[in-house]
Amino acid sequence: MANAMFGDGVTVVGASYTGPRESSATFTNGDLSPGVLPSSSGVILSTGNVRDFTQSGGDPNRATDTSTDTSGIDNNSQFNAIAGARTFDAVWIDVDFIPAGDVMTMRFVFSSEEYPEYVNSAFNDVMGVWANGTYVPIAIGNGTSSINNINPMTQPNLFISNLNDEYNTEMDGFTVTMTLTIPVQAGVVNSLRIGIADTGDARYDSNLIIVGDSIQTTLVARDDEDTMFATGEKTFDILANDHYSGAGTLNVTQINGANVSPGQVVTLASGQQVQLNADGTITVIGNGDSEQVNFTYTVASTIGGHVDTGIVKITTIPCFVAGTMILTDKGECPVESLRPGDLVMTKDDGPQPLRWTGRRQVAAVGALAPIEIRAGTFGNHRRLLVSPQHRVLVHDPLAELLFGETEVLVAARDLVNGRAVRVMEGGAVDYVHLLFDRHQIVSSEGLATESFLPGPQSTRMFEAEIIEEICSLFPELNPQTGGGYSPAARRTLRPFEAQLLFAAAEKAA
Ligand SMILES: [Ca+2]
Ligand SMILES: [Ca+2]
Ligand SMILES: [Ca+2]
Ligand SMILES: [Ca+2]
Repeated sequence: MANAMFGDGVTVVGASYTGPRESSATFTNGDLSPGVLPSSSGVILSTGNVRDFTQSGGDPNRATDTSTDTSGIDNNSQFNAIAGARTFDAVWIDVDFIPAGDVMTMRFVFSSEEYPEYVNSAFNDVMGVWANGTYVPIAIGNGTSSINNINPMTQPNLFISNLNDEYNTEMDGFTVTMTLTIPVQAGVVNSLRIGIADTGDARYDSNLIIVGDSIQTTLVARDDEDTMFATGEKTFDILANDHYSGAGTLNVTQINGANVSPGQVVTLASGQQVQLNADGTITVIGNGDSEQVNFTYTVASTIGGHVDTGIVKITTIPCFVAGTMILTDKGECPVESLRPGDLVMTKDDGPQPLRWTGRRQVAAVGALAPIEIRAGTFGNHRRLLVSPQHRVLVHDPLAELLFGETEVLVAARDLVNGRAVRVMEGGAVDYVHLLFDRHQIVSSEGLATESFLPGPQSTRMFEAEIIEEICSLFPELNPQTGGGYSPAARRTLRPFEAQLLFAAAEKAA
């Protein structure tokens, strides 16, 4: 099995399997499941019987609860730790190997019968990889490849539903091809453990597919993290940080699992569009949503057939509309007149100095058009225009019931009802950003809304000179790795959470 998973730049010196016979297999007929398995060969590990993964005779998704209580390992402490609960039916492979390089990659698909009905329940089935005894996190959310971390609500781009039986697998849902970047020590013997476990009970099985030859050190697509305007578009050189020690050059062949050639555009489930450019860069076109957008790309070498998958994480950021009156220590001022050093009144910390402001003009059409909030819609405030993704502080006892907090931040776009809150198209609009030492709630036309929140992963949000400017103001911000800025001032609702809140409000009314 180990040789089926390990590829170039890695020499396997020993391997062992822990688990029942029926819970692991190598496969060479992956082409039977297009859209599920990215390769014809590989290894499958299961918390049930691997033969339940698919049916060669057709009619693959017969049940929503395919289960085998196997003699796999129950209550393993390593799996319990990453699942956050007691685990069952665990299986794993241990491999000793000598890598040629210091960074190794692995491509995999995580699939489960727990989807979608047991998302955010105690049945948080999980896969895990440990290198030299240390857990290797995936670059998404809380770092686990698990039901609760990757699902249709948290990662709409990375999850594929099979409820309509569109794919040749019994599994009710699965991830796009995911990737792990694994730190190793070149030239010496390292150990790797790869496994999967049921969580909460032994039922509703999960399967881990490790792509054939994908554990290798020759071509490693490293993750890319960046920030852009929610309503803008930005070009990213995703191959720039990738490692390749073979012959030929590299091409992007897929965006989020879809085949692409230069000039083609892939629309993500989250709404953004991704275009592959002739020079190998990608251009992301925002749809107005302010959120963390995660998707994958696949890169291949022109010689040798080396392939890897990388993860792209982009934070899309909100802004004010010029003309908006902001409450300062000297009374209300138009947002575009504010300068660094001016004291703006904040809800949490009183008067606070602005550290930086930014401004840009766009055509007010489609996802770029501002949102109008009529006077008095959320209490005593005047008419207000904001960018679609700008978040408004909503004070609602129902929010406490649903989310445990009476005050939550909701994007203006998610407040649109065609009456008091509506899209205003036409002409051009100037969007203005206000940046404080930390994320703040300010008074805009009397309504509490948020200040600019730099992406949690990066400060590379504007052109190079602006990046430098912001970094000189916030030396603790690392422009390469990001971080160093405050968390959001309140819980920020995702679109489906906002829907939940307003549906509950209508019911109560
Ligand atoms: Ca099923
Ligand atoms: Ca399970
Ligand atoms: Ca099981
Ligand atoms: Ca990259």
